[in-house]
Amino acid sequence: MMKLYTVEASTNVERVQLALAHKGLTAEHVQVPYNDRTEVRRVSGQDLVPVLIDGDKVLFESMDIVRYLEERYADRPRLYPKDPARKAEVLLFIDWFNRVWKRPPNELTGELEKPAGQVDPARVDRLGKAMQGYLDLFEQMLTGREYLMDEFTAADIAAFPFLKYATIHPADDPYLFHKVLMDYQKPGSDHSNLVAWIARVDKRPRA
Ligand SMILES: N[C@@H](CCC(=O)N[C@@H](CS)C(=O)NCC(=O)O)C(=O)O
Repeated sequence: MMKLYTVEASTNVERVQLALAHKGLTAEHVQVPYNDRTEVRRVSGQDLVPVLIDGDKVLFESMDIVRYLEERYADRPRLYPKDPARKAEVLLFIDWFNRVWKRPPNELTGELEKPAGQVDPARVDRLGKAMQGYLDLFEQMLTGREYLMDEFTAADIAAFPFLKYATIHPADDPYLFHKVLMDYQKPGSDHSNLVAWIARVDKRPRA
């Protein structure tokens, strides 16, 4: 059986859980303490989760794991469109999400981690507005369709765990990055497609 190394309330782990379940696969979970990565380092040579062990394969980087699952378990329900042009669009979206969308919340978290007197309120405001502004883009992407790329794909898997924090989050979540997600991307009455998508994807199984 596959082994999935996790920490509590992990966005990147949830990506892999959604992908495994869509493929009808299961994995034994090994939850490690957030502040002790000894076991993760021992098995994978680096500290971040998710780590997936499948036979003699040791994988990390959440969306690389999702691509591995697609290729290794190709006979099961697809995570990327069959058509190469549509597949490229999904890959582009994921790359944009990981490298462009993620910058404002990462930078905002870094800013808010500074000692109180050193936080730059103008920068906080600018980054917060950038995050809030992206909600309009997701709202438009969901016009007339149920998922970001028509059918459920790795694009939804990449974005959902981060966008859901707007409306779905543990009551006692201790992580500043998650608080930034909660505070700066609140869907309003003009984001009904996005709110419906969050609820729709949240109903999907995790493994
Ligand atoms: N790019 C990596 C990021 C993984 C990542 O940041 N994982 C978080 C949990 S969601 C973690 O292990 N953080 C620990 C740390 O930053 O020290 C991926 O997509 O898997």
